[in-house]
Amino acid sequence: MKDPIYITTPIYYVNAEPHLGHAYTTIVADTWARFNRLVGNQVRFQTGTDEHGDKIAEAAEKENIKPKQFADRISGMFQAAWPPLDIEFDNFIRTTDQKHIETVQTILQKVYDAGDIYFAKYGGNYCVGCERFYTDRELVDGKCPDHQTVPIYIEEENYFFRMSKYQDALREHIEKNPDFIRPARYRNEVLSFLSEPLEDLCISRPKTRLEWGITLPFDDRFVTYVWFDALINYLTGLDWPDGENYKTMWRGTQHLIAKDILKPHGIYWPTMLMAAGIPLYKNLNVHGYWNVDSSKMSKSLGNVIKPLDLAQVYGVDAFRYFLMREMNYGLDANFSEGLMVDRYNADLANDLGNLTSRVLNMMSRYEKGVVPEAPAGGGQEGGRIEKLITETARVYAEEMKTLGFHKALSEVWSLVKEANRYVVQSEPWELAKDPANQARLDEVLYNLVQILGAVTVMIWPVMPSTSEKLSEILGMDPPGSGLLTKPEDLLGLVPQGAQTTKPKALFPRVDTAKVKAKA
Ligand code: ME8
Repeated sequence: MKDPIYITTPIYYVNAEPHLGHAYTTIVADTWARFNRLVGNQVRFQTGTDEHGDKIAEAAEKENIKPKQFADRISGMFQAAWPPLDIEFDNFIRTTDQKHIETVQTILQKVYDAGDIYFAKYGGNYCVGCERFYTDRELVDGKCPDHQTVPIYIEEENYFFRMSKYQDALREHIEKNPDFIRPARYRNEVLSFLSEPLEDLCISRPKTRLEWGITLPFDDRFVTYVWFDALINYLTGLDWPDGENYKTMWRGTQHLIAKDILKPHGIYWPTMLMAAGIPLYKNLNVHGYWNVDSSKMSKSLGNVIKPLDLAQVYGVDAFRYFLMREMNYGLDANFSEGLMVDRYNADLANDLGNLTSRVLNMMSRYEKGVVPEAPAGGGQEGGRIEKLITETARVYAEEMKTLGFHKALSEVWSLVKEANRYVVQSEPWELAKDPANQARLDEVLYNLVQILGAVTVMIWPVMPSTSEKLSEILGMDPPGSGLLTKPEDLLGLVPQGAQTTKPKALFPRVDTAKVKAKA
């Protein structure tokens, strides 16, 4: 059965270059997209850049160039950052695309015509960094809690979205659909916002103050507030309202974000959709924050991690593996090069790397590289190996479905470790000494090759290029769409008679002393 699944990342602001945090969400999206393809779902994956608003206008002004010219450059850097990390998106959206501008204007007009946008005078505390007004209650010691700066008092006439009107409907929807916002801690956070009266949302900026934005269709003295513009990207990307993609994919919408933008996605967006008469997205999947060496990543601390730098040193797959294995989706995690190297050596060089080189070297030595026949009736292991593989595949798929990447990988690594133990216990090198043991030797090597075949498929979403390399070495088909629709699909993937080859070290060990000395 093919379920549609539309996976989105936030569209990133073009006021900063791509860093570890952006890379993480985008790698999660890629991994999840690949997993969903593997289990036979129909997938569309979108990322992009958010290009309007005062932050961008200010950054461009500093360089004395036009905002669009500035946005083109940084958006280009985002577009160029992903393919080298083996991230394969189906669509890259920019909020300066003409199609997006038209979509935003259509929705604004629709909501305005329905009476949910009104004009009013408003005075309030405005934080330039956040591009929004703060209520007194939200300020901490009179300062913006994110920027620690005193907001400026601004009084002006603006357009407002009647967000408050949808407060009860949203609360009901969240209560009826406990998974709508997940994990539960973020759902609870949104419910707690909703337990207080919701204010209407100011959705315009006068052009006298900011010109860099989408003009309101019903009043050209104003541009659209950047969040009202940005969130709509998710619809533009599917050619709302008539596009085929919209018709098939929207109901399977899965937004991926970090906790920093929970409120716009958990409150503004669903209420906007309600006002526009559009069904709500399926799930909002919220992850935690990466800290670097236990501190917040920031330009001023000089600890901003550029994803490509690390991927170049350790390999793209090792980088992807580390991020997916180390963070428990939903919670914060800590990044340090030392931690990454430790995991690399333990899980990749040792567990997986050793298993691969041992098995394939033995295959070459004892079987001339040719995969022996399957042991009759499960052989001496009596189906234990098959059970091990299908049970791992079952738990793996269950975890991957609900973004439990770290658990899914730890499950696969239990299988890898078990296979390494099986090598030690069955001692193929001893069996090889006596030709009378050939059948048992064939059986052990057959089982080990099949375990590697199953591992090859399960690691594909996280480590596509290692997986493709492994499938070549094993002489099996490369992993791809629809290969894992049920756990049994992972049995006997390497056919009898397939020609295996001896690999070069997949993950050469990294000298930890050198990395520590560098730090
Ligand atoms: O908020 N750890 O864009 P943005 C984990 N344009 N993820 C992180 C991270 C960290 N330390 N830092 C950033 C915007 N991210 C808006 C979004 S969507 C309609 C508009 C990731 O460039 C994470 O996905 O500030 C976070 O939500 C996003 O980058 C914020 O990106």
